[in-house]
Amino acid sequence: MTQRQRVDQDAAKTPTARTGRSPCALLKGGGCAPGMQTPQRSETADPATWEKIKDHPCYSAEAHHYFARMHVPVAPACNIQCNYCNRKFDCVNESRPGVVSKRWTPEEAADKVAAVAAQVPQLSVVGAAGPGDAVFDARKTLRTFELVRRKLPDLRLCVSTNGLALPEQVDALKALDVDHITVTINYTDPAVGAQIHPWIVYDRRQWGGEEAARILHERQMEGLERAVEAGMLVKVNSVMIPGINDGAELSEVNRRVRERGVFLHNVMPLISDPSHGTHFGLEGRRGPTQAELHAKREELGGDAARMMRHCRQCRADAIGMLGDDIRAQLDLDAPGGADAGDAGEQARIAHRARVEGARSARAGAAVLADAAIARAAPAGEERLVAVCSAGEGRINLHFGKATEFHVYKVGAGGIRFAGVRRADTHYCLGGYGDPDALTGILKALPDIDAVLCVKIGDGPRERLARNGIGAQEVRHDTFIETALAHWYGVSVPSGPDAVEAAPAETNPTETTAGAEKGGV
Ligand code: CLF
Ligand code: SF4
Repeated sequence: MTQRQRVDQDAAKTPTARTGRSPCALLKGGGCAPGMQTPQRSETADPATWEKIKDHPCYSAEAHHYFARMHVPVAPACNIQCNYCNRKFDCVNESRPGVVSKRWTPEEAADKVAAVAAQVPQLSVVGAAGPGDAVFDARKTLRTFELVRRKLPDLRLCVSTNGLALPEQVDALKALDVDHITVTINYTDPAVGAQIHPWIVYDRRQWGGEEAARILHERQMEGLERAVEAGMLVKVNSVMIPGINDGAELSEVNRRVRERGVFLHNVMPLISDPSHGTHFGLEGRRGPTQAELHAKREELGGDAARMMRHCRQCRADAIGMLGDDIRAQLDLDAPGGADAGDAGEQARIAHRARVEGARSARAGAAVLADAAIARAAPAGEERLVAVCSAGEGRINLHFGKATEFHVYKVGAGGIRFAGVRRADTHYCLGGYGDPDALTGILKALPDIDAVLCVKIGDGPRERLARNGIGAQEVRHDTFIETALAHWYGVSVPSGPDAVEAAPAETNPTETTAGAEKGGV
């Protein structure tokens, strides 16, 4: 089959082909759909809040295309037990189980942050997320933040905690200008909490059962109220545990934290495997399916951007863009002297200036694409499309290199980000493909209508097709929203995307290069 035939075959699966309405007819009307919002406005209408999230890759789905964070594993101690955690590993309230980080002293951490800042212009946030509880182990966390704040005042500071020790530490964190805090809250009912957290240590003694769960819950609520009062942006993480808190309980958590002024709610899947040695892993408790997780996020957040959908459950020592840990490529012991520091600061300033231009170009392209699709789609239409992107809001990856897929809802509501799906490994092994990897990818994409990528070989394309998933190649660096519009069958007029990515008269999904069978 030629590439042209493949494109024709794919086009036959697009929604406008199904409805029989031509792209020209669908474009009539022009302009923006009522209520269409640019990526940043959809996350907050408040300019002061936007200032705080515009370069935080976790608090803004849009910012995570451009900015990186660095975790400092300085806090090994913890004051509670979670049934999804094996204390030999990192705190899984903010990371995947089964990984372990080397501990750093605050001084080592500050030196390594300086070394990374000199090498990674995208770096904007330094976070403390374990390996234990960064707020319980406050002395080390605060000392680290103090040193980083002194050396690199332009970086944001971020912390994650189970909340038990939070009420007493809010003032100290605020004094260091920590603006972002995450509290993991999995329940409101102590009977549910006792199934998740068997014990806590509080007020110099150990508590168990519902009494422990009641204390933990009260302290979490008090801590987040104080943090909100102090003007911090509070995010709540909740681990979705099938059979324990996945029904009304998580909805109640959502309701209570929202009424207390929490900015963002992140419902994360339980990751459970006997090899992790956790209570839940050993008892065989499963994590939620993609469909269950998606349904819960829809129930709690709908299209609201303040439901986090792009968390990668990263490690307590992760460095880089979310989903692309570059620790191994960096020299963490590079001297961070004055010259390197100055050059690094200049590079960060230049990156931020470049991002301002790039994000406004993308916002323009997104407005055009969103409006065209919203006008074209029949009422109630909703498709899920996965795109291969390594950042910058563009499609810039071959299918075979992708270990994660950005998923968008496309239809009558225009274009909405719906989350990130992770696969264990990528398909391409350099010249040939790994069928097992493809099985894992298919497991991550059970409800997806199509995949858009820079290139895909015949082998994976055919296997996707057998599973009801279309595949379409897109010109490298096309804005995601522009490519989605073309996949949908509507051509977006010449816009900012055309300036940077593709000539206006060219459909960016019509590539001509062939792909080797089984290649990428
Ligand atoms: Fe780290 Fe957490 Fe701050 Fe982000 S992570 S302390 S808020 S800088 Fe981000 Fe990682 Fe998800 Fe956490 S992707 S696990 S939400
Ligand atoms: Fe483990 Fe973190 Fe829970 Fe402590 S708070 S038990 S480190 S998951």
